Amino acid sequence: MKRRSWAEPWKIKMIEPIAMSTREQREAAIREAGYNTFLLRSEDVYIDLLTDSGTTAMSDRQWSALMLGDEAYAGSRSYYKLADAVHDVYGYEELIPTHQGRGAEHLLSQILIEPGDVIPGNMYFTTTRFHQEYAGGTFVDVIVDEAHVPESDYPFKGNIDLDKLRAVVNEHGADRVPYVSFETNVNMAGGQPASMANLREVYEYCRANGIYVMLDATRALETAFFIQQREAGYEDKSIAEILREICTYSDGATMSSKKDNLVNIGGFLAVRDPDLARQARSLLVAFEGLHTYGGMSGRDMEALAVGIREMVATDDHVRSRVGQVQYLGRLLDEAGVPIVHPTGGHGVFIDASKLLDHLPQDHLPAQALAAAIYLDSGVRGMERGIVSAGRDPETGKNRHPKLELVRLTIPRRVYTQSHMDVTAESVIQVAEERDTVKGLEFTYEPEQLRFFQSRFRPIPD
Ligand code: P71
Repeated sequence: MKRRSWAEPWKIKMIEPIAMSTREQREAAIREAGYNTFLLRSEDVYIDLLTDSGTTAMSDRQWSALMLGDEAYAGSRSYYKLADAVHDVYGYEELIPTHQGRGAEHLLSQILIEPGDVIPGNMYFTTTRFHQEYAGGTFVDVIVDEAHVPESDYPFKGNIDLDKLRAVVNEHGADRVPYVSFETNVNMAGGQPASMANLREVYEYCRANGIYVMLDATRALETAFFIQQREAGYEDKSIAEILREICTYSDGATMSSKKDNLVNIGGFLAVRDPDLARQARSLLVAFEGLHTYGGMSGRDMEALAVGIREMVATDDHVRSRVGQVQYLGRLLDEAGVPIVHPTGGHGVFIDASKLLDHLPQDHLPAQALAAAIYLDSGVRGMERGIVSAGRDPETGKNRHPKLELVRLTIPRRVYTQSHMDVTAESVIQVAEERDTVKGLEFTYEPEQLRFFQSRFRPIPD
């Protein structure tokens, strides 16, 4: 029987209590955290929508698999199980396990980027761009213009604009462009997918020019679902088939397994070319660990191998996951809260510059909105705007991204529909009182990835 709703294909076997707090307690907590939701203690949070990264609830099968972990330093059985799962589900022959996604980004950037190189990519992700720049490269955004327009309902806002890509290659020469960094589901744009047609076209262009295509496959599963829903010719294909096809249009991928792959820690670099794999493995032993565990314990690799197979075992898993995100998006939309359209795969992104249009971007509207929502209800979201964008390494000036957003990210298999209702009520409440939300200014700003540890205070009247 075909199910009509997106209800979950699982039931709850174990629960974790969470505490409700008073407004007074939350006032003290957010002040102490310097108005940065990253610096709150999780005990002070009621519904934690900071991230979907590593916050998944594992299945009974994954928990059982932990007991089968082979903790051998070399040649762990769990590594071979993981390599088989990655090969079967993603199709890559060579697996380099890492402690999480940024470990894989580090290795990839170090083996492929020479100082002065240019790396085109669709929008940017913070850690990805950091590692590209750290290796001496320059990231250039080649995402379609629609990605920067929150109101646009374009179905594939994660697409690469081929004209922009060609222009970058023509300007710098193909030998200065080691690879295209293709995020299959663009986090910073609001969890927006690329289309299969675009993935194919980019790969063909790159192959003709001797440029690698490296996917960020972190949320490729969610993109497979959007392709099934939105792209002609894919409606009758399974999620597993679509995901495999996505990966055929690439030479390798970095992966943060803390998302799609349903585990709390882990990641990998996967490639086709044995020579690239050899180079990555020689760095791996210096930065992560031996090539048969990277940064993971044997039990982590076991749970990950099960998670990778579980995410594609039925189409219902991803359908209910994205269904829950869309449910929250719909509640906010119906109440007139400005959000990024269409609602993406992993969270709902509130347009803070529009909601708090009395604040200029230099008064950090998204940071201020995230703090205001926490204060109202204990719901924790994340700033994705000027603070996350950081400073231009050349000029030292603040970057001014077009998107100034608060992300409410939904962990997988963790919260219920009533948690989504409570979240929506809180955001709507803050939206009604928007005039009372004050801008923020920095009191402390770290040099790298500043959003994690910056501290702020309300700008005095
Ligand atoms: C997210 C995260 C975790 C995070 C990382 C940095 C700042 C804030 C939050 C991590 C990703 C990601 C993509 C597309 C690579 C990583 C790094 N996302 N690519 O969204 O979304 O993976 O965290 O395992 O190192 O909250 P890692």
